[in-house]
Amino acid sequence: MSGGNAPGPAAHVGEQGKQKTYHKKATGQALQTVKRHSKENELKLFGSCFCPFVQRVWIALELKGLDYQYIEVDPYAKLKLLTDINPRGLVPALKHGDWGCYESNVLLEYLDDLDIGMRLLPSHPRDRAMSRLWVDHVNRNIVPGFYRFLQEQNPAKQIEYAEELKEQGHIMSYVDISVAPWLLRFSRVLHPYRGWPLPDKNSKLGKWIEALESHDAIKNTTSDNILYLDSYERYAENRLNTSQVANAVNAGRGLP
Ligand SMILES: N[C@@H](CCC(=O)N[C@@H](CS)C(=O)NCC(=O)O)C(=O)O
Repeated sequence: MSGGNAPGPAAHVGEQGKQKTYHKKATGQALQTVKRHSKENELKLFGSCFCPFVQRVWIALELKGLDYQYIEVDPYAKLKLLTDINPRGLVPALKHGDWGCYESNVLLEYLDDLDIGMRLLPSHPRDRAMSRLWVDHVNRNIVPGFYRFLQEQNPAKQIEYAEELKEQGHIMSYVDISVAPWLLRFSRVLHPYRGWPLPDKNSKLGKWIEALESHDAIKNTTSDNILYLDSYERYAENRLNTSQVANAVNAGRGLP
């Protein structure tokens, strides 16, 4: 159910008049990471190279220096391989031995509970609770705000949604990882498609994004810019049945 063949408005059609769609293979530094983690391993991440929810889990695996196998899957093909782990057919999905689980934040906490490598959550229960509150804020406001802005076709509404997204910017390792994939897509997706301004390098947000961009775990899970530009054209044109996320945003429902 890729929906990638639905005609989009002429003004948005790509350079050669051909609609672009999501990539099925990582590029750049992320591809090197895929190659390094292609060997059979009892810990398996089923992911898609363009997916920010996957990137959360992927960053954590890299940060912790865990041994794992990365398996690229097309989440729109609904292969049994994926639906056996996640009946919703969404990536990321994780297998550890014969046990499987899904939902990016649940997986981040599972990896942290393995207690190998760097901890993502702080140790004090109250600090842990505060981190979870921030992540809840990211999931409720920043993530849906990103898609609402990108999928909106009416320019006046785009301005309104950009303002809403800006107001969510005052946020602050679990929290960083949860929001990083979307912050990385601000310049790669929202900037080219919606004119989202690149943050001033001296602003708090600018410095934060710069620090994220220069981190090895982020670099190792990030493809070349064109992969994101192509992969998100479906959202920017709000094509029919782009994804479960897109459908939920269009219907005003919570994200899957
Ligand atoms: N709440 C899920 C969302 C995962 C999600 O929406 N993944 C997208 C790819 S970025 C997907 O698998 N889409 C398939 C579809 O929409 O059918 C999580 O945090 O893991």
